[in-house]
Amino acid sequence: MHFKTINMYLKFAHIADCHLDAFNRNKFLYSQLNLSFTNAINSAIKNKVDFVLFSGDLFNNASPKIETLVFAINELKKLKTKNIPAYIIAGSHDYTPSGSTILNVLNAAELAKNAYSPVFEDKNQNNQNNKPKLQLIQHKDANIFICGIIGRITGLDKQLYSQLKIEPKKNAFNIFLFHNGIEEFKPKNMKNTNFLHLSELPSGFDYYAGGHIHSFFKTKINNNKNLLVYPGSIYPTNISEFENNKSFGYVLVEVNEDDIELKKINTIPMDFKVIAIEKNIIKLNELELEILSNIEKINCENKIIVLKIKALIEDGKASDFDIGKIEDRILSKGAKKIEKNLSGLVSKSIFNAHFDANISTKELEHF
Ligand SMILES: [Mn+2]
Repeated sequence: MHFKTINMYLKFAHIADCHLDAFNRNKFLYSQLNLSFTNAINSAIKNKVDFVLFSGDLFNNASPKIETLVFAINELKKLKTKNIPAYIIAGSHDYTPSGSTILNVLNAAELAKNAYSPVFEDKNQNNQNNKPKLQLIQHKDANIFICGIIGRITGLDKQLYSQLKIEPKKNAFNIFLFHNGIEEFKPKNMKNTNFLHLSELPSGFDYYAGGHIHSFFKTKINNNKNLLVYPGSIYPTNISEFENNKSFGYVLVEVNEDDIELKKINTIPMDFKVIAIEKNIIKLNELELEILSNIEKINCENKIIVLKIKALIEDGKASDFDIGKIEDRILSKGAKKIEKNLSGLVSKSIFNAHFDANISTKELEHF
């Protein structure tokens, strides 16, 4: 790769979509997510990074519970103690229309600098051409400049890209934080969502630090001169991510004189395997046999087993299903923990009484 010569060596961690405070009602997964975050922070420190970027959705919501906030503060304090600054933008989850987000608290406590800071340079705000300018943060006194645009729900951040004046510094290394998808690189399962076009991104940045897309993605843009990267989430944030996403963690970025090297760092504290069974109509004993045969096929040793069953039972009630037998088999194969969701298990007699079997589909998506 040939990038602009910047005459410097620098190393940073690019983290996104932590969604701290997700799994609020599941103590085990809540602590696994937190451990994943701790792993990311410890790894960044161990790798002696110059700074850490957070590209949105640090929290799962704009008002996380106090316990989660205290946890995040203690982790960010570790960076502060090591003199490693953190630069952050709000994402679609931790943003509020009023602009009052919990990230303002972190900014005020000097634990993470808000990289989204537009200012009117001209006091006359009635002037039509007077666009607010996105301020660049200089990293320490190095030739490195950082700014970013918040993510807002349903792509409402899109207009900010045209409304703001964004000018990277000349002869410096410029980083742009954003929290949105890019139409040109849209994941297949998001084809009905509207994202930004590549041409809408401000030009002239060396590293485009993305968030919002929960799986790792990297590409060269602007005639192969610059990098656009999504690290993906540090941990699954719902059941479909346990099933579909391949890797979780952050990206370690090393910039040399004319090269940028990316390393994907895994932050998962405990491996997991998913057993997902979906049957239109099945007898109880056949369902049981099918699950047991699936269990035999996988290595459960020291893993979390995520069990998701959705089926219409032909000959009995959902409560007749012997989950204890299934759990015993999984544990006997050395699993550390079972996370199960059986809310999609419905008996045919109830279904026939005009009960919508799909009613629990939404629940299935969240533990
Ligand atoms: Mn997210």
